[in-house]
Amino acid sequence: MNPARASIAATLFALSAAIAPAQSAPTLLVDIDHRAAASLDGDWHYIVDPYASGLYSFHREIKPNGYFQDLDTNSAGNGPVEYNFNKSPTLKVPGDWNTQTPRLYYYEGPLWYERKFEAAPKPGTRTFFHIGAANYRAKLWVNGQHICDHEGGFTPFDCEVTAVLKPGQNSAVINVDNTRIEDGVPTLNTDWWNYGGLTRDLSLVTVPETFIDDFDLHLSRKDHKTIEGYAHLEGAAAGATVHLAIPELSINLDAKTDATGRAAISAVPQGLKAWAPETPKLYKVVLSSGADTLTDEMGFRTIEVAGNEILLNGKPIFLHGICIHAEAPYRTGRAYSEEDVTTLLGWTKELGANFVRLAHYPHDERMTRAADRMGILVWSEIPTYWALHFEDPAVLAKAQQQLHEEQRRDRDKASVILWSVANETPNTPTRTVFLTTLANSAREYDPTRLVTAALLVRGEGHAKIVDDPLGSALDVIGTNEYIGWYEKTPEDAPNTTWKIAYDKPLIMSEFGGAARAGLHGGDHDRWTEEYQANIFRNQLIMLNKIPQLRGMTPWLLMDFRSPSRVLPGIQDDFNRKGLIAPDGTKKAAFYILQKAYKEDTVGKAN
Ligand code: GCB
Repeated sequence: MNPARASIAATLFALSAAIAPAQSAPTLLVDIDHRAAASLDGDWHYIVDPYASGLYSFHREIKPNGYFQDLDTNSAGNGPVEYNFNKSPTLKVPGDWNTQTPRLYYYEGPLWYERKFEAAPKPGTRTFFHIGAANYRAKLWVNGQHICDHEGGFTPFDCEVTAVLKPGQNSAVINVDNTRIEDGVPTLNTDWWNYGGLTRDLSLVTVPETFIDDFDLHLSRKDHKTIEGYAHLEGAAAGATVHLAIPELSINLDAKTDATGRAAISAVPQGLKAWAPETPKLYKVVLSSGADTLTDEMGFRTIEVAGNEILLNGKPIFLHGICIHAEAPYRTGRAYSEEDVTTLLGWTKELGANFVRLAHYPHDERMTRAADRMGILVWSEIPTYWALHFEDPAVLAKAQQQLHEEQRRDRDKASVILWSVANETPNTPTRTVFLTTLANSAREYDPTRLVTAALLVRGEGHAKIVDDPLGSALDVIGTNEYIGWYEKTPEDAPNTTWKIAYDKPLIMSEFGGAARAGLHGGDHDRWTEEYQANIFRNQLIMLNKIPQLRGMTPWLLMDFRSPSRVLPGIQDDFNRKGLIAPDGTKKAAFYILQKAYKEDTVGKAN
């Protein structure tokens, strides 16, 4: 750019920045899927920007207002000469970009999304731009004003746009960047496809000036019969009234906010039917205050640990589970739709399972909603996966933020019983401090659920030793092992003894092996359905000899895309450890596990 033009542009930008509303940190409104919202899903124009030219000047100085800083606008007046969103192709939102067009299959980098939308702002209301998930970093502009930034690819956020919305046509521009970064959560290396883009729903949500932005209601662990918690009113003075109604339980009460806007709630209903897999009873919950009303459908149950038992509603339960990646059945790509989640959880039910481990990051909220309705217990986790930069306080802050967003979104789901803080992390003192801090944060924010992590185990001859010091910080120990796949033979599993340093319930959070659906051979021919089935048969024998075992989530329900799984004709970019192929074909091992679950022959060691 010519220096004179650059300096005029900079001056004008400084002026426009001075009159722009202050950029604010994103917040997160709870129960957003039950609020009236104007959907922003659909076709968005996009421009691929691998050199981030829209964010940086030619000397790589950051343009604080993104590509809007450049006054050399195109004929549509919405960006530099090279940018013309109107002439650019479109991507579907929600949806990852990698599976929508071959030109973006491997793309990792910044990409600009743009669309126009109508608005009719009303006085006395506030409007938020809701983004269900943007992988991995996002920057939002509305009508040329930079509104907010967010980091973390699997959790929702809401940015207030009240001050910039105008009646009639408005424009939104979102820069989404899925570049993998060393100090990210996750970091550079994972075993899943780094699907980029606006992968979940987008909407505009309008609320009254004072509104319920957060609440928590749960069944007390103390007496198992009091529904307690709070509702938080944003923008309220102390002494404002919040009304709670649960009509089916004849609950109708008023609570008053304190100086922080919180109204404490407590009620003892008669005849509560506790939520459980066999009775996934959901109640209509209505919270109201002034002009705002929020409804939800909630189950009430308790989840606790006593010695080696996991107690659901005070009774021991064994978790017949399966791991699931958020990979869309049939079409592949990131799962987001009602159809995606009901297919995945439908197969889970068909397997005879009552539990899922949603690996390795928070899934779409439709997933936990469907689990609530279908009676499937959930292990929920954040992508604190493998070798993060545990020594970096900024990484801890990012992990805490994702954990908080996940918990805040899903605290109203009875199905969610476990928060997992890590998967297969290296056993070092720095890591242990980092993850203990995270486990404590999880418990502090939500003291009503259990905290877990999937640990690595040590081998000593025929023994597997579970003594990772992180176990001290957990309520339930998860362990991953791949006897018969990454080590030894399937037949070595039954001869393995387990030495567990903790008197806590154990979940075998991963085991398995890969098979290409339709490939057949002998029990020892790798990649065949028979080999995978042989692993499952032998693992089930071993698992039945572990007295502390209270659950299992084999790896995994359906094959998923991963860039390190390249074996031609076998993997073709998919991790093939699924019991089901992406086209819905069930492999032999599916039926082995189904039989064990349906006949209830696992977890019988004591
Ligand atoms: C693991 C990881 C999981 C991988 C799996 C595999 O231990 O936790 O993310 O996909 O092994 O298939 O190797």
